[in-house]
Amino acid sequence: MQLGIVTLFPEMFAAVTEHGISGRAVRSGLMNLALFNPRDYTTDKHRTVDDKPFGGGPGMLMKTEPLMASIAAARQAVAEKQTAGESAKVIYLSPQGKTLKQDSIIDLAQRKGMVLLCGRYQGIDNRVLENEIDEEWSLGDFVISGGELAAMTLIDAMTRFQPGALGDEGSALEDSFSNGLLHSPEYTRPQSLEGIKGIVGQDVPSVLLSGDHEAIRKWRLKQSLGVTWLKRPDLLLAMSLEIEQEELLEQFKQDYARDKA
Ligand code: 9D3
Repeated sequence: MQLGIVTLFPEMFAAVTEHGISGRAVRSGLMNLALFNPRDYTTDKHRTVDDKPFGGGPGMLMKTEPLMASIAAARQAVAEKQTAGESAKVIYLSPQGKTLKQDSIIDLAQRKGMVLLCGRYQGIDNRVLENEIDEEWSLGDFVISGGELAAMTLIDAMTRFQPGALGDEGSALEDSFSNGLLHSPEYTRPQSLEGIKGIVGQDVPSVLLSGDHEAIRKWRLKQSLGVTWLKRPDLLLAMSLEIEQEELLEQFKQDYARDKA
């Protein structure tokens, strides 16, 4: 995937290009990031990248000419790496965008390339928005200081769907949310925490040590349904359960009521 990234803070992207799963995807050429800093497209002595909003008010906007020039450069860089006729969409990470969900990540991850525009200050001139931006995406209803962390979050999430990006780390399609449910609890060694930091009665559930794969599958599905019911009931309300799932969730609720009493 070819990404052209327009940002006043290109150094921040080392977080995704140099670390972890996304770092490996970049080193192997699976993900290619080309960074474009509007500051490099300024023409004044002070390399100004902000400007005052017409009508007054607090805060600044991104200065239009360097912004437009850097978007054009990013578009061209992505286009050059794509097949003839394909034109990359320009995505603006913005608090006013549609909220990203795992489904939208899966859709975006199928594309060959795109331009990501990271906003700073109070945003961009509305004419740039209307003429240059194809899609506007948000992380959710809270405020962060600029689009970079959102772009990096999107890049990380899309990387997980690139064929071969997840080695031993499993399959993106098996992650939480991909079946609409949260994942069941997981355990590692030691088998007993008795005597460690005063934790008592916290042994690994014996079914996980049983070697009975069908029993383990059922236990995990039951826990998955139960933990979703407890932590994210909104997810359960949005889906329709199969018979086995209904029964296992009912059992979980009964166990839960009994354990509480
Ligand atoms: C004054 C009203 N706000 C505009 C709707 C101000 C404002 C808040 C945050 C302007 C820019 C920003 C910077 N945020 C982002 O660039 C951003 C963001 C976010 O703040 N929350 C969730 N997702 C995103 S994606 C980009």
